[in-house]
Amino acid sequence: GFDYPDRLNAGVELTDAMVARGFGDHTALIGNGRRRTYKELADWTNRLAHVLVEDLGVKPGNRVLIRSANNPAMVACWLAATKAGAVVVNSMPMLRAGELTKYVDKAEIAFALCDTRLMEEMIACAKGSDYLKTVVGFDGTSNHDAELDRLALEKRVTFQAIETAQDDVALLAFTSGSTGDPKATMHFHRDLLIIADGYAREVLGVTPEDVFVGSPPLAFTFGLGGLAIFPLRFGAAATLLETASPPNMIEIVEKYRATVCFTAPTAYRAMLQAMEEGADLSSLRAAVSAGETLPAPIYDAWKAKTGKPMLDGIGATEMLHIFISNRFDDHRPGCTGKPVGGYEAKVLAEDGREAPRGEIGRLAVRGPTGCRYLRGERQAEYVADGWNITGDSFVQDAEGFFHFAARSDDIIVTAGYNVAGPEVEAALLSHEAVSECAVIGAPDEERGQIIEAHVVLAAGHADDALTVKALQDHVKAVIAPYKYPRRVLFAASLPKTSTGKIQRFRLRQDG
Ligand code: 3SK
Repeated sequence: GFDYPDRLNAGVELTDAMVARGFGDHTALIGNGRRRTYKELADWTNRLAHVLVEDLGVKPGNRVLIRSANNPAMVACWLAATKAGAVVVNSMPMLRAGELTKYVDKAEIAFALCDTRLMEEMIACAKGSDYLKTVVGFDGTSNHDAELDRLALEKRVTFQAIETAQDDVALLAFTSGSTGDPKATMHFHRDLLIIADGYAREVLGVTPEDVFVGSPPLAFTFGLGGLAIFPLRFGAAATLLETASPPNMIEIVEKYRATVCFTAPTAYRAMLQAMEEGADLSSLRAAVSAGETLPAPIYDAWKAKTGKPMLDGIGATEMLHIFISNRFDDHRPGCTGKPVGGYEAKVLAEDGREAPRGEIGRLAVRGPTGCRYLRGERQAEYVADGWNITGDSFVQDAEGFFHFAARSDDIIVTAGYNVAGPEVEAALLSHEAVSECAVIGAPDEERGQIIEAHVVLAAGHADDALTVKALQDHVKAVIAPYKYPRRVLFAASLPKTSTGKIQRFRLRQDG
């Protein structure tokens, strides 16, 4: 089991407690061309925590939104807000004002810390907001050249952390949901440590010598765990890349001899290619793949090239992190693995009973972390009898390994991003040329899936490349650009049920 004191603050555990344990001089974060030790990180986050409490008036339990790309300043803001007893909502740089407003309204967010390079949409969101009253800029390039940084430089490097309880909420993580209506899931201070003391310790065996690299945004719990919590919990180093393209990651692996990588299969394919061309990625001892299906050929090629298995796993924002995973010494190609210590998993048949081995059904999981939706939205749908019913269909084989079969909802997973089809549809429908549309994920070699829009045009609009471009640009302007449909197909009508519901599954089958 996981045994923590009643009074627990995850921000303190990952900084000052690490200094107290003798890691003060170890490198904690590498980013923006600089290294920072654990002592420097502890000091930096303590100064920031003073600003939050004394200058901004943040009180325990207040929600603080952080808007940034992956960089050391984002990690420092998150840790500082956690030390101050706030509840953090991390958000990605690509989000537009409309998407930020959904977060702010749902989570009643009063404070936002924003990289000054990303202020425009943040200010647009704050204008007229009923909740968001304080927006403060920080310098994401770590030159300490913004309001938050200047205030912090005046402060002491020690901070009496707020005495949070282990089951106080520390993080609100939004999931895109299948409807495009984001839902916030609540996670406690102890949960942030459980994912490290469970998965990262047991499956990855993290040591202080490890150097982490990867691509998932810190705004996703996959990234927050893999690129911040896991290294910091064990005195290891995290490299943070604002643009985590495969070439950038490869450069970092070579430069810092990175040992643990968190990314998606597409990037591993690019790394394999780079190794063929002479890149030296031999320092990597753990290659974690999650968030989308890992094709067996990539797994096989990686094993053949490096001699090590890739660690495929599945997690969920609702569960905070990975709960089923392959192990270095217990793995199979094309499969997701077995439950992480402390978790139990089973496959449910249509009638809600456990399905026989070899039969497909909905995956149910329970363990030390679990789903708690803010205000209980959808809670009864997701959690039954203490089991979290994920949206994924799986098969468990005779040996106990879990194999992914399909996503049970309308989420499209493209290059590691979860995109809700209905949200893209809503954006397309706000263009005058679109009369009706349906958005699906179409299989794609490179990205796993691409976003494909089937559009019925309004009268007077041409079904040509110009309209395709106009619709793509429109989506990029209305919602985060990564959600735009890479393929737009025009149709005279869409397949529908007798009650008029669009049958997206038929479009998927036709593909
Ligand atoms: O499998 C996922 O999509 C996931 C979600 C949240 C945290 C971790 C993971 C792997």
